[in-house]
Amino acid sequence: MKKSLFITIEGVEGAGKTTSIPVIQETLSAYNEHIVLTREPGGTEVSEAIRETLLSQSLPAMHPDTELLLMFAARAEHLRSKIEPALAENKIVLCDRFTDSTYAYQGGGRGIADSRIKVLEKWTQGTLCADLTLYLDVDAATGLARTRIREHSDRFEDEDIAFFNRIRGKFHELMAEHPERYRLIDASQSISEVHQQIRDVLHTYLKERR
Ligand code: T5A
Repeated sequence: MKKSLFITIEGVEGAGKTTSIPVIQETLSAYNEHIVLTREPGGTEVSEAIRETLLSQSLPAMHPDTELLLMFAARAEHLRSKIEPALAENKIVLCDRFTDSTYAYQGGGRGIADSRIKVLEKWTQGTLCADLTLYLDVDAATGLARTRIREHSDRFEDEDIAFFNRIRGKFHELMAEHPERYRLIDASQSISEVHQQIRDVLHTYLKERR
C-alpha cells in the first residue's frame, strides 16, 4: 500500500487551519511518521520570498493576473523542490493551502475564470492533486473577526467582506465538484470540537485506505 499522502488544508482566513496542524500531525503520525509540513504561498526559500511580495502592504496594488502568476510561480518551485521529492520518498505532505485557494481567491475573489487557472494548474502540477482536502468551513465574518484581533494584517485580510463571501462560496463549489477528496469540518464550533472532528475524519479516512 502506498504510504505517501498529499493532504491539503483549506478555508477562509481565521478558519483555524494553523491551529489544527498539531492535531493533524499527531493523528497522521500513527500511519506514517515521516510528515513534511509546509504551506502556500511559500514552503521553500524562493517561494517564501514570493509570498512576501504577495502579502506585502507596502507595495502598490497588483493586477489580478500578476497575483495569479506569482501564486503559480511559488507553487512550481514548491512542487519541484519540496513536495514532489517528499512524495517520491513515501512521506506524507501536509500543506496549509494549495491550488483550491487559487480557485477560491484569484477565481472566486478576484473574478479570474476557472479555465485560465486550469491551464496553469495543468502546466505546474500535471496530474498531481491532493489525496485529501480538509476544508474548515466558517462564515467569513466569524473567520475575519478571529484574525482581526492580530496586530498586523496582510494584503488579503484588508479586503472587504464581499470578497471573502465569494471565496467561501467558491470553496463550496469545489467541495461539490470533488466529493472524493473533500472532507467538511464545521469550523464554527469550539477549537476542541473542531479538533475532534478532524481526528474522526482522519481516522475514518486512514482506516478506509488500509
Ligand atoms: N492565497 C493563498 C491566495 O490568494 N491564493 C493561493 O493560491 C494561496 C495558496 C495566505 C494568504 O494567501 C492567500 C490566502 C491567504 O489570504 P496566510 O497568512 O497563510 O496568508 O493566511 P491564512 O492561511 O488564512 O492564515 P490565518 O492564520 O489567517 O487563518 P487560519 O490558519 O485558518 O487561522 P488560525 O488557526 O491562525 O486561527 C486564527 C485565530 O482564530 C483562533 C485562533 O486561536 C487564532 O487566534 N481560532 C478559533 N477561535 C475560536 N474558535 C475556533 N474554532 C478557532 N479556531 C481558530
